[in-house]
Amino acid sequence: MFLRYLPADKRENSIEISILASISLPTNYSKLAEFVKNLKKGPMKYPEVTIKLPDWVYDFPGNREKTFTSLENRMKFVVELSRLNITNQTGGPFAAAIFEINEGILVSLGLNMVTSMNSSIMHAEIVAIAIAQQLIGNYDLGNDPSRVYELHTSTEPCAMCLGAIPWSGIRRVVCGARGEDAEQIGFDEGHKPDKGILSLEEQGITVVRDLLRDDAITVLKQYQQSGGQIY
Ligand code: AZG
Ligand code: ZN
Repeated sequence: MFLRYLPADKRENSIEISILASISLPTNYSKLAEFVKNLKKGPMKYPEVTIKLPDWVYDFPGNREKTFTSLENRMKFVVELSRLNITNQTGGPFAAAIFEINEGILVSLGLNMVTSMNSSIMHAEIVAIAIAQQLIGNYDLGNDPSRVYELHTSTEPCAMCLGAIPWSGIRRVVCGARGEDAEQIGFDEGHKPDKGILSLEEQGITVVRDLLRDDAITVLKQYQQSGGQIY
């Protein structure tokens, strides 16, 4: 019944997916075609989604430093990661990292991998939070009062990440560029609460803004000038 939505030349080649409400798709949707073939064989098998940081992260000398004593050093590390993410063409101009707040122990890092993973949710902050939670073995990074964690992000969190942060157990968020700096080069940062990032303060999360903002903006502009994909 859905064949009429396909161009005539694709109809012969189409596959009927009866389980998925009789949607027909051209066979050149190779991954989907494989998926559909398997549906007919047995129970539904969805692809696994694995978050894997790009290989260059492990060669990056800054990543061997385990302790970052000042907030500025922590942010310098994060802005450098955002720059490397664009020069290595592994994603957008955004990076994040999670540190133990007192000693500055690096716990995890995240990169924007939206285009490389074909996933709209792979923002740097989400990746850093997901990795930290696996490392710590708890979905709540605020679970142990003797170990408090902070998130550094090269650009203020978008609406999605702002929503995710309170559930992560992060106690402090430190930002480089502002959301409007990302919007200036065309990124859609979503509909944030009226108070923007400061809304986190109402939920007991300390916010530090504009740390090395100019350096972070330089990376955003470098990405724009390189013709990188904007979304
Ligand atoms: C983004 N903003 C931030 N802060 N981080 C990301 O990974 C983003 N992707 N798109 N906008
Ligand atoms: Zn985000």
